[in-house]
Amino acid sequence: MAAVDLGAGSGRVMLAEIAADGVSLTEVHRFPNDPVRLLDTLHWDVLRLYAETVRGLRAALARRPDLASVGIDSWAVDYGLLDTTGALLGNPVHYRDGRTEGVPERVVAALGADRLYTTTGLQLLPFNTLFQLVAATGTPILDRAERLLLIPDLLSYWLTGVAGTEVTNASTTQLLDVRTRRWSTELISAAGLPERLFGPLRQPGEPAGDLRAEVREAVGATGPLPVTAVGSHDTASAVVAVPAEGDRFAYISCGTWSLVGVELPEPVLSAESREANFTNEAGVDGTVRYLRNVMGLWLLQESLRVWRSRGYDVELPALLAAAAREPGLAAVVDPDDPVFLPPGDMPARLARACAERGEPVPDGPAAITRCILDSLALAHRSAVRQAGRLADRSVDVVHIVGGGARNELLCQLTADACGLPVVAGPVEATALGNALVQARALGVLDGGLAELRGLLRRTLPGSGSLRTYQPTPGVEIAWRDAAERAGRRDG
Ligand code: ADP
Ligand code: LRH
Repeated sequence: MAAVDLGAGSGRVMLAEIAADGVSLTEVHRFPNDPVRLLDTLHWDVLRLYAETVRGLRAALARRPDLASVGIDSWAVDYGLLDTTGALLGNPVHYRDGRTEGVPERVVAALGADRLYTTTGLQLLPFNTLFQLVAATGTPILDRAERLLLIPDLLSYWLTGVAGTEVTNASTTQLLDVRTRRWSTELISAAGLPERLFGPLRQPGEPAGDLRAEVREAVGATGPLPVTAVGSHDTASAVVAVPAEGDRFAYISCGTWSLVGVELPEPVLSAESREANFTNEAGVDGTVRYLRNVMGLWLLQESLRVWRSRGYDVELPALLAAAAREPGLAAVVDPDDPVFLPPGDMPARLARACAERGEPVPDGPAAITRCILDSLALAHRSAVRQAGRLADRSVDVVHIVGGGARNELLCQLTADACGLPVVAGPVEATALGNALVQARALGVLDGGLAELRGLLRRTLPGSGSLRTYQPTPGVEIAWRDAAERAGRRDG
């Protein structure tokens, strides 16, 4: 299987070799995913993402000419619009673009926060597709659009010529009914959006078409090669590959964002849950991903970009080692403050946030990095505790998957902040979850998520890709005090 996984920071094509008794994963291609600002709008470089996907598939086929299937996942909410001929209208806009400013407030005032939540189960994030589309209302592109395809569906369409809409990612639009998992035509029309944009839904594991002849040639495939729908929302695929046993676990899918929550059989749609801004996204096999978006390692990524643009020689491993030597919990901010959402001078924003809160202002990359990681660990603590409480679920262990699992300091701080063991890894959970769903669809594996996770647990420890962090004894009071200082009153 080839798993194409497009994160907001980087994309990769992984070759997964899966059998009933083992899984191995090899990175065959990785590339940066750099946004492009054109005039006043921040865009994704979507043609580059397509070209790199093709290059990666070529590399996968060079190793395994018998490649059986391709699956694609990416970050959520963003989309391309097609005209009646299937041509892309405009270039997909980046969710960190400012065009939705003021739109959520308007939509909530018109439709009602309670109605939006009980219909869709989604947290209010300014970039939800609903708000992006309302912001685009009246533009020539939206007027001419026939079909909306979220990013993985758009790439899949370019590879196969078949347009489809995968349900886990569709759930992030805030236009899907959380109970029926169908488009909410009522909400679509109440928001003044054209119903024609929203096509039939497909489920993870369903076929998504075969590569077109010229694509086959470009990637070097000698025979038909199917694309299989996977949990095309990257977080849905990541949660599939959380190597947990039973249901008393929380997960943190930790990369550009920290997606912190629990897996549930049913959504939680209470007023308290809405006020806590918890989301109920559709998971693989009908599960609910009950979670909150924490701003995540974006804060560090963007700080690194700014430092490097100023000529500082900063490398991540050395910076993290220096941050580990800094005094802990010296200065904390709320990482979810919307001021941190757009690209920009993150070190200056962090310094300003500390000054405004009466915290000491961190000076220099090591102290700023420590401030970011302490603040993220506090936000992890708050979201894990709130998820457990709002969903009435006991949590004994926190799993960290994604690139953040390589950050030993963040994993230890999260264990300390939560007062729970943290199991870190796999780093490439998203690609693994993507590939496992393909393998099951092809009949190589069977069973539900518990069986897929069992296979991972049997396979991963031997490869050294799981590491457990125990909370440091005696630090509870320091974290409780810091949580109070940060204004997080969730115990
Ligand atoms: P996304 O899929 O959102 O692009 P990833 O899951 O690839 O994100 O995670 C990227 C993050 O992983 C980076 O922002 C970085 O902070 C962290 N990371 C990557 N490599 C390392 C490393 N060697 N040590 C510590 N952290 C790392
Ligand atoms: C993580 C992610 C997250 C979304 C965000 C837009 O990559 O998909 O789940 O909220 O990107």
